[in-house]
Amino acid sequence: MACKRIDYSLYLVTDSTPEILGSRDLVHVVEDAIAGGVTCVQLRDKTRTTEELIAIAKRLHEVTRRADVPLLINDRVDVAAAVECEGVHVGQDDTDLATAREVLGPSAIIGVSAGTVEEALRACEGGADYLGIGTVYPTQTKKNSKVILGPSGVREILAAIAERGYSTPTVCIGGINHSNVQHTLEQSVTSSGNKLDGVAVVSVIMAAPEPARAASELLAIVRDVNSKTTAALGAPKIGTTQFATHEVVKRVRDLKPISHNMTNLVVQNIAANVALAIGASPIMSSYGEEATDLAKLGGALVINMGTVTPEGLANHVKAIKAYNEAGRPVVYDPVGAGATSIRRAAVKTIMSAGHLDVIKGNEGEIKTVFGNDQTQQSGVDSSSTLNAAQKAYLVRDLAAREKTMVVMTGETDYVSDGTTVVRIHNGHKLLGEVTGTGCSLGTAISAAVAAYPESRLSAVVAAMLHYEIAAEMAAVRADVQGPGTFVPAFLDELYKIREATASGDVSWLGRAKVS
Ligand code: 3NM
Ligand code: MG
Repeated sequence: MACKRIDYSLYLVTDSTPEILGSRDLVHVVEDAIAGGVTCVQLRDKTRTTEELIAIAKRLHEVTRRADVPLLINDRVDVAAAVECEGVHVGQDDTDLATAREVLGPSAIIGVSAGTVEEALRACEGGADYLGIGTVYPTQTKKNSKVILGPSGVREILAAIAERGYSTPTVCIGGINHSNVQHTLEQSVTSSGNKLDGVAVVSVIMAAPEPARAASELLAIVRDVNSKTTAALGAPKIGTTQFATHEVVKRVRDLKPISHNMTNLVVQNIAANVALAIGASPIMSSYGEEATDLAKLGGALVINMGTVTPEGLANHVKAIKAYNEAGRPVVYDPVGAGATSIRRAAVKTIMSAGHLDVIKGNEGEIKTVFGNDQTQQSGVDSSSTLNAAQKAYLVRDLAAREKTMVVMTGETDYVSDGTTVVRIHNGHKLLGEVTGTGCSLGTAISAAVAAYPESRLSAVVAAMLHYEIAAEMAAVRADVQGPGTFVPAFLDELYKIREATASGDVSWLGRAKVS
């Protein structure tokens, strides 16, 4: 028996019915499919006698063994034992997991079908080696499906098993084909980054005129999607290295980098004032054509999606391309990303316009950018549903996938460069009582990344500490009674921190709460 590190990327389930196999030889078709890249094979045949099954399984096992691909038998524990193949796959109405395990032993691979959260959890608890989650889409190949899950149902099951701490591998099955496989895999990722290990198929390979080609084309898509998502990264590293915070704050003041804001009307004023207070040079220009020249001035761009119009979006796309071409950083603030279908579409447009250096948003926005369609935000408000570990995974996985910095704001802010996750516990609730404070944090971050190219992580953390500690210091001032008096005091404190830092006084950093 092989050790259990199985590649489930492209899992072929056989079918011997005339509608699918025709008059071809099953073993030849599987051999061809393996040549195309199938990574796991299950012999599934509900009609033959035990004797016939054993004969076919033996021939199949010779072929799979040569290719180092595991062979599993559907339901028939006795057949698997007789041919000494790698294991079995059992459905909910088949031999139970415990019995199969008793017969085949601890090193056998035993997969279990799961169509509900309960079935999935029971299988994981019982020690299943993988789950076949289905039925995803209606299929002619299995007509008695109890449930059609769709990607959202698959995602629900993945989330439930991850939440209980299981890391059981998963494939989905039912109606998967070349045109829906990419979408299915991408949409089956949970908000904390749990995803399928692969897909299981019958007809698209078994009934294909060229099984090798069908397999290789399908495998290419699976590998491509799964290399963009990030299960192989392991746990995010939580914690701090040394941040050059005071150097970043000083550098912004000394270099006066341009912060080019393409932002909404409501926040123009406060964003420009924040930029000035930290020592940057704000330019509020929403005209895409102008970005080509502005990008050459050594600053950074802020794309703020506060108001979405087709014209605005076209300007954003032009500006992103211009800043990419000039090699200058782009900060993206997907305001209200999940609130409407228009905004969800705009996120896709922006994300595919070019490279983004920092993505900054609240939890709902970051989830939407990650690609969880289920996130329905109410307005542009933030509301929290993830626990601390899930937040760390979300920011880390998004940062790793997009090769960018991700900032998720909240009571605790999460910042990641794709490896490390830094949590910032500073800030004040009065920031939430004033319009534009979230957006102008993006402005502050843009100035820091423009001025401090040595370390994106340092630049972002420094900008956030400067900003949030200034808010704390403003909030406790005797002259601050509420949102109205808070704003001028906040601008003052931003300014005072920057000037103190420039003259070597970094005592404000004593307030930093970073973990
Ligand atoms: N099991 P195709 S669906 C064998 O839902 C099987 O558990 C399913 O065939 C389940 O790839 C299925 O041709 C058939 O749609 C999948
Ligand atoms: Mg079955």
